[in-house]
Amino acid sequence: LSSSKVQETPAEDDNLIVVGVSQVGSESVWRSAHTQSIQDAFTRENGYMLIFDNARQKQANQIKAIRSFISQQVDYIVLSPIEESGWDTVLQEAKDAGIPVILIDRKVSVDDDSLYASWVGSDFVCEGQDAGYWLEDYMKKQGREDDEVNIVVLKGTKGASATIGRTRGFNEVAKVQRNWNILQQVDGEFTTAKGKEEMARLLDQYEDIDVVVSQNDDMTFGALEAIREAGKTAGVDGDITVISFDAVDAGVELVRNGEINIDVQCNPDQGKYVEQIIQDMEDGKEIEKAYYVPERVYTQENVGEEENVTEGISG
Ligand code: GYE
Repeated sequence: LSSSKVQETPAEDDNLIVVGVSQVGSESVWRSAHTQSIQDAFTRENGYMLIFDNARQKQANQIKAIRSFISQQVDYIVLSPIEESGWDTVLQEAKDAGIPVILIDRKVSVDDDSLYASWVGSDFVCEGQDAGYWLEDYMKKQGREDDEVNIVVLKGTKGASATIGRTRGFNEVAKVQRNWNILQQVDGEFTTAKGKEEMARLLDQYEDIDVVVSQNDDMTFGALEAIREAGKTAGVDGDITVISFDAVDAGVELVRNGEINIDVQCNPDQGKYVEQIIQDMEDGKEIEKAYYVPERVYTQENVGEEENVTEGISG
């Protein structure tokens, strides 16, 4: 009885495409949705064997996972890199082993772009710009375009391309506004606990914060608690304008309630696109070097509307 089972399994497994995934961690609600989308895409029914590794926010763990994927001779490596730098050596090892690497979500900065086959993710610079343009517009609509605006920024994980891009995009818009003062940009690590801690400190330090730019919803949840505890109010009718990123369900709900002003969407549903890339590679089709997932911005004005993004990805 048992021997027939033993024979059956490897034969079945032979046809599966083995994919090793190195995920950032479980720091945020967005990340859980992202992990879910990967697990939904690489199922047995779809013809995959998924080896999933959670790096718990440590690049050293990701490097270890990739080396283990290489020694297990997986067919593909999918990497969501915590930080942008430090990947040249291990990606070269994957390349030497003939294993294609597909990046998902965040990007790497490497000297040789042939070290990865493709990337699927968000346009982080564009997200930051969207936040900046919204604020510019918002001040104008209220006839307050000449007011001094004191801004604090809760940044995400240091060195992450999501943090770098959102910061760059927002700062591009901010630097041409004479009356916008960025008081401080602090590391909030994309977590609720750190977002709260840093926001409390900033509220203690500055009397008149007008705007908080919080680079993900989890930090926003924390920042809102800190604002409440400091006896201030946030959002549409509040003392402090709040700009958030990700637009997870709870974040969109805050826009709907007016507790925050805007949530710039970051679409976590990326697994299926990576799966499509792998299918295309299996079929010997040409693939693009970068694919951007569709995204939108949620504001008070449009939060009730249907999704206004087009389906599918752009290369
Ligand atoms: O915004 C944040 C998560 O890399 C886009 O990482 C991702 C970011 C996302 O922890 O919530």
